[in-house]
Amino acid sequence: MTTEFAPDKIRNVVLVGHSHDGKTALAEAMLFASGAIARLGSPDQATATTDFEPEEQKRKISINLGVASAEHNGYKINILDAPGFFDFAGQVASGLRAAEGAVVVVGPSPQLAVGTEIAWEKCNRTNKPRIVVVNKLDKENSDFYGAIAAMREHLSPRPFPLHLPIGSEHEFRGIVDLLHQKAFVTTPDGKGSETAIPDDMRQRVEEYRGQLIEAAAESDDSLLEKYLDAGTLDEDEIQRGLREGILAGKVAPVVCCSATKLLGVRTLMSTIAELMPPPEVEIDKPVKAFVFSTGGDQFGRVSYFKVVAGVVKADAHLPNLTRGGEERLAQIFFPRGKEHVATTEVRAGDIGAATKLTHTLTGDTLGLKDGGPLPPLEVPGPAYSVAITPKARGDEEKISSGLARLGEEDPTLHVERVEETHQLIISGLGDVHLDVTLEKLKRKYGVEATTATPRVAYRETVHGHARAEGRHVKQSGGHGQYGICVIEVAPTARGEGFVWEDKIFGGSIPQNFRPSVQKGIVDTMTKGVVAGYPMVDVRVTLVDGKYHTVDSNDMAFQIAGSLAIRRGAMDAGPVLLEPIVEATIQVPEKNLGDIMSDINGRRGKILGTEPDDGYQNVKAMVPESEMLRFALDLRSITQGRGSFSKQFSHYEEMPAHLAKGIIEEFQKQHEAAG
Ligand SMILES: Nc1nc2c(ncn2[C@@H]2O[C@H](COP(=O)(O)OP(=O)(O)O)[C@@H](O)[C@H]2O)c(=O)[nH]1
Ligand SMILES: [Mg+2]
Repeated sequence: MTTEFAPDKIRNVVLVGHSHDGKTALAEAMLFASGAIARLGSPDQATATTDFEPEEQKRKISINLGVASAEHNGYKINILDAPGFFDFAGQVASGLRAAEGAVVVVGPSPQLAVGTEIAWEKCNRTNKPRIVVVNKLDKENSDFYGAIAAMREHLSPRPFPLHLPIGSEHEFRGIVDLLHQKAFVTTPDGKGSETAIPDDMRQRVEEYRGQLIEAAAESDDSLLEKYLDAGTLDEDEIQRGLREGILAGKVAPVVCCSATKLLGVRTLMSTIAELMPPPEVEIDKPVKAFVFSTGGDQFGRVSYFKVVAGVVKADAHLPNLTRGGEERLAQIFFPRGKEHVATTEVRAGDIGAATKLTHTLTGDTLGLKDGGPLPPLEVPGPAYSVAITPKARGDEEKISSGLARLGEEDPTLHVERVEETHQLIISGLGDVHLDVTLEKLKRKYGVEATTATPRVAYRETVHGHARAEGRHVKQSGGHGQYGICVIEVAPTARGEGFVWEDKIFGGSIPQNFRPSVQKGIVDTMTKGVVAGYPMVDVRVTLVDGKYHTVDSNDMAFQIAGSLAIRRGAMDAGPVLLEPIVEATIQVPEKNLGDIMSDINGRRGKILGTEPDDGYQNVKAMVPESEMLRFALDLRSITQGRGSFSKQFSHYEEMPAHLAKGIIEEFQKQHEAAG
């Protein structure tokens, strides 16, 4: 493979769309048709170039961003095969970041798939020029014109066919290229040959070519003038108009194909070369590269980078402009799935990869100091968490370090040890994301983990006042124990924590034992008095007590304090405080009603709603305990269109009937445990 591609001969495209519409098969078809690979693999056989990880092959879905390149007519097309499944949206963000254009792969159906809509929305939000591929045209019930109608009804920029299919379903055999006014059909050697436009398609070809020319004319004033004057445009003008319209986000041309039958694949590559924008680069500037994705293969960690200025050379020492320090890029190569195509340099505009970088992570900029790092990669925030524990004793350390490594490779994975609940929590975009993470943990680091619902960090406090005695007296033979204290328990204002007052008059407890009482109380409150959660916002006043000149000691008074606070808290009416999160939920307009009632059902309070381009942003305060499965429920309510973020806001008193259940449960377990 040659490395000598000028930036204007490079096209970086990301394949996006609904799961299962054929992105990976299409990537494979392009690689095969261009000669980059000798055998046509298939995602069904676990042989597709861009789905090489065991977790992908087992599920027959893409999980990681696959990277490979195809050469076609003097162009190098870097193909980024993104997953369609919602849980791996982080990889889509990586792909969109590195590519100048998107290829939206859709099925030949009159029903617009939700994944298509989501991918489209992401392209809109990141201003990605795009072309659409209607794939699987060889399939039974395929309906190209139905798919066009559905997309036109729902999507903006409007899709315009650039190609029309010849024949349908099992008779799909070629395409008419409306721009070049040529027809191609498949031949037994798979290369395809030019043919005449079928007579029975002439009318349709005229109609759609007319639409295409109009769309091209509308993207440029001078072209529009010419079009209004002459009634048509020549081929170069149409192409220029389309290119401008695509760049401006006004037009999305549609091509036809069957990835598995290798039909329309070369014309797709020609279309990418002709209509997708080249990378914008600064050739003579000091080298700068953006690490857009991190993966792994049999050789260890692989960092995928796009060079935006200068040339990355093998063995270069490059500062990490994001994190500091320096990396040595000992081995650089062009990735082709898991294969490494060795190279000595990767030039501006091109995509390459390096193994075994020591501290560079996804989103970092490598380069010689000049203007600092590029903007970081934006990925969706964590939505779903589970608590994990090692299956085998003693694997804690291995789990932590393995997860830390996986978290470094996947910016949508968050790992946190929560001191308050003593749990190791992993958070990601959904249950499948976390399942896959644990599979990788087992495969790469040899540790297995079990999962549980995260514990909520409740707090205990009291509602009313109480007076209680704590009595620890044991004087039967030998060394005695003697400590008695009397305390008053009362609530404080929220957030005051623990307030200690000593109101003993005289010497019912000597000065030197009063701190022992306090210590006993504080220790017990920290561990939890009624339900195993730390007790806060309580004023404890020491009012009376008794001591014994011989048998009293520090420990006896600590125990007395502990007994007193247990009894006092119970009598003062214990309540639980629960963490409340502020959630921002983005849902399509039509789901607003459902989400409002869902939030009500979670004991949430809606703070407000705000329209946002066909969506509504809902702000709400919701108890954390009610949000544990929200990511999964939101997905089913909105078919995956909704998203949300949340952050801790404050603690609030939990409704008594719910607190009672938790307190009773703890007391029962406590008694059982003795
Ligand atoms: N008949 C037919 N099946 C296809 C075509 N393209 C992909 N498939 C099948 O559709 C399924 C999903 O393909 P895949 O490439 O994994 O979809 P992705 O999730 O978009 O990457 C697989 O079973 C493919 O073999 C096609 O053009 N025609
Ligand atoms: Mg795929």
